[in-house]
Amino acid sequence: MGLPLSGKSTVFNALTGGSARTGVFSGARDEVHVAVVEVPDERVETLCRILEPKKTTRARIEFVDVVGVERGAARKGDSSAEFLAPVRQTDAMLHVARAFPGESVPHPLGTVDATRDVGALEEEFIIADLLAVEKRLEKIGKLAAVGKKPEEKGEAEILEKCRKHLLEETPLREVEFSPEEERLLRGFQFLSMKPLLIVLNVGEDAAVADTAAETDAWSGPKRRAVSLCGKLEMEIAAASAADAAELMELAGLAEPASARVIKASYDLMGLVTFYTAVRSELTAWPIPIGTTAVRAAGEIHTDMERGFIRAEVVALDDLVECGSFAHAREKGLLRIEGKGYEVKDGDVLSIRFAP
Ligand SMILES: Nc1nc2c(ncn2[C@@H]2O[C@H](COP(=O)(O)OP(=O)(O)O)[C@@H](O)[C@H]2O)c(=O)[nH]1
Ligand SMILES: [Mg+2]
Repeated sequence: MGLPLSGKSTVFNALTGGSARTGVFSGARDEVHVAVVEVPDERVETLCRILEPKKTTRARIEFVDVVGVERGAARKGDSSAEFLAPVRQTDAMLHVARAFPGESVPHPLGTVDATRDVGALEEEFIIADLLAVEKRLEKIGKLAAVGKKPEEKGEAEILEKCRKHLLEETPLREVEFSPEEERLLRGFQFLSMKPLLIVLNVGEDAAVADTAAETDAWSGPKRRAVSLCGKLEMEIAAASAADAAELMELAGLAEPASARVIKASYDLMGLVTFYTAVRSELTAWPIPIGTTAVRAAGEIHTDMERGFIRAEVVALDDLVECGSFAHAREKGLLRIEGKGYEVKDGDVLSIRFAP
């Protein structure tokens, strides 16, 4: 997301290697771009060398490039709700804020000021959420008037709590909710509740070190920031491997921005990765930190969760050092774990289950 002409489509292309149209005349209202990219993961490459799987399935991340959010859009009510629909279904929001200078690209608010723009968009989300909360509260009120109770007990109280914070202009992602409250609120898909990754779209001349310090200041609860030069990164993503390497060296970049954005997204959403190697198929699975073995099995297949017996676990580093599952077993590094085991980042799992 972002204001019009902040570089959303440019960044989208940089992240996905896509070719969505960019520029002043590209902002057609109905243009939504979607692309799925594989998550770069060195550990997958390492495992491939040892296990030589026939098939490898990397984790994937889907990016959606929506139309620009105009200032005041949320106040317009239902029409904005509609164009925000593709955003509501996402796990996190990536806000492209323009930090690149230049007269050739007009700025919808007149001047380049990323701090103001991040605030402006946040305000739109807060207003959109507030409208949704009030609409629902009104409905609950009407139901109560005719003697009907809402299906969810305590819904009105939780929504009142949301309303109070939204009126104070606090995004819901900064509010503490109990797991029970979170469950109830999930269905509303509130925009200000989503984890937020701010992408400062800096100019070609911005020094990497400066912008790194800048982005640290943006981080907070469920909020991270990265800076990148969309225009340059889009060129890198579209270039041949050799040209990309040269462009990156010239700019002093160790890795393409897509890798940094994906890492920041994992961190933001609290995701770790475990691996399975079954019948010569290697798969990387992203899961939330603290996921139990039985829930992790459910990620693979619901039958595996239902019929879960145990997990055999080896840390990836141990497996690499031993060179094979057999050696890891001999050395006692292949552990048996039960349902409640918290899967760690880099665990290689085999699930035993009764179908
Ligand atoms: N100089 C410079 N121009 C950029 C950069 N990123 C985007 N632009 C330009 O800004 C204009 C708007 O970009 P676009 O991606 O279409 O913005 P959107 O409306 O947010 O999708 C285009 O002309 C881009 O070439 C950047 O990092 N540096
Ligand atoms: Mg665009």
